[in-house]
Parts: sequence; C-alpha cells; structure tokens
Amino acid sequence: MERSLGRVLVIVPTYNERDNLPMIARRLRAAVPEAHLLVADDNSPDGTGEIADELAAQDDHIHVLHRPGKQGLGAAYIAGFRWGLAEGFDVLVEMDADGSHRPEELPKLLDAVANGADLAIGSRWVPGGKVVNWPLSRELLSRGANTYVRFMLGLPVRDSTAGFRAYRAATLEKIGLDDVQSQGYCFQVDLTLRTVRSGLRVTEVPITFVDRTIGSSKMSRDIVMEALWRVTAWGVRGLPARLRGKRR
Ligand SMILES: Nc1nc2c(ncn2[C@@H]2O[C@H](COP(=O)(O)OP(=O)(O)O)[C@@H](O)[C@H]2O)c(=O)[nH]1
Ligand SMILES: [Mg+2]
Repeated sequence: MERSLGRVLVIVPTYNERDNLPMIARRLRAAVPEAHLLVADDNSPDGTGEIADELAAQDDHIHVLHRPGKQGLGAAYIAGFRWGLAEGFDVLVEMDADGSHRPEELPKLLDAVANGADLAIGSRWVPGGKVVNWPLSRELLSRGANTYVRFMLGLPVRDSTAGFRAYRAATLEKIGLDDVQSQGYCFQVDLTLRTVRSGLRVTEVPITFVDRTIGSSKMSRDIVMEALWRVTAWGVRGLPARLRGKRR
C-alpha cells in the first residue's frame, strides 16, 4: 500500500558551486515543484552563499543555511537534517549541487519512499544504474569502496557511498544523529549502516550519475583515508556479532 509522503526537503551542500547552484535549483523546482530546497553552504570563498541568498529571496521554497567554514559533507548534512526536522519536514533528501544527481530522477526516489522504503538510495551499481563521463579512476574508487564496505560490514547494499538519497524523517530520528562522527563522504556509509542495523528498510533505485561539467570535485586523499579507517573500525567492532549471527 502506498503511504503518503508529506512535506519534502531537498538538502544541497555547497562548497564553491556558484556556477552550478542556479541551474540545479531551477531544475529541482521544475522537477518536483512542491519540494523545498535548503542550500547548506560552508562559507564558500566563491560567493555561492550570496547566490543562494538571492535565489531564496525570489522563491519561498528556497532556504539557506550559512555555516562558518568548510567542515565536510557529513557535518553540512547533519546541520541540514536538524534544520529540516525542526521545521517539520517528513522526507529529507540529499542531493549534490553539481548536476551529478539529476533532479529529474528524484520522483523515482520519492516513489520508493511512498512505497515503504525508510531510506531510498539512488544507486549506480544496481542493474539499470549508470555512470556517465566519470574518469576510470573514480569508477574504480567507487566500486572498490563499495566492495570493501560489503566485505567489512556485510551490508546488503550495492551503493552505500551514494549521495542521492531520500530519508523518512522517522528514519533519521530512529538512527540518531548526535553521535555521528563521520565528516567526509564516509558519512553516507555511516548512515546506511545505522539504517540497516536499526532494522529499517533500504531500497536501491537505479539512477544515471553524470559527472560534473562545471567546477571541481572536493574529493581528496583525506576523505578516502577517513573512510578507509572508519569502515575498517566499524567492521572489526561488528565482527563478533556477525560471527554469532552466522553460526545460528
Ligand atoms: N557544505 C559543504 N559542501 C561540500 C563539502 N564538500 C563537498 N561539498 C558538496 O558536496 C557535493 C559533492 O561534492 P563533489 O565535489 O561534487 O564530490 P564528487 O562528486 O564525489 O567529486 C557538492 O555539492 C559539493 O559542493 C563541504 O565540506 N561542505
Ligand atoms: Mg560531484
């Protein structure tokens, strides 16, 4: 049975995305007109925050969260989630500013939530999922990271690093955000793990991920290293429980 969705908030974290943000805001507002947009900007030196303010001044469905400085994707999303939960939104969506996550595919994620998913992930690595224009090095990094995550954590998810996803508000309330320490992109794995371990339902929806054509990636060696050591630590800590579960 289809459950009703309620109010939808799309959180877009930005760091130096001045040439992408107006395009992505326009596409989102056209694709899902009832959804609200929250830009979570980390005081981008290129003035993305001021552009976000101009967009918000012209549209009552656009909001801006100004943060003092670059603190990582995870921290920006947590601040955005807290804002959205306090404002009473029912579904909270993560989406990049650079066009890699196509707003035109958001209805598919929302349908999955309406059909019972507690978390819907826009997945590149399920049948029907695609990546367009990604350098081979990035594809290998993403595939390798997902393989490592499945091996270390035993998650039944093909794309747990994906950043285009829709959470039911109740999911975020249940998994708890207060003790999330992940700062960079391993934040995505962290929340996927929490959702699965809370016994909630994760649905992967195939998407086409298109590499950015404007601006530059914020992926860095530090982000990869943080993910590697955290996933390893979670895996080691969870091992006794996994072994007990398998023996039964
Ligand atoms: N607020 C904020 N946004 C960030 C930060 N790091 C990355 N982003 C944003 O997160 C999204 C994904 O980053 P991107 O550089 O495209 O990563 P990639 O697609 O994995 O290469 C983009 O919208 C970035 O502007 C950060 O430290 N703070
Ligand atoms: Mg990107």
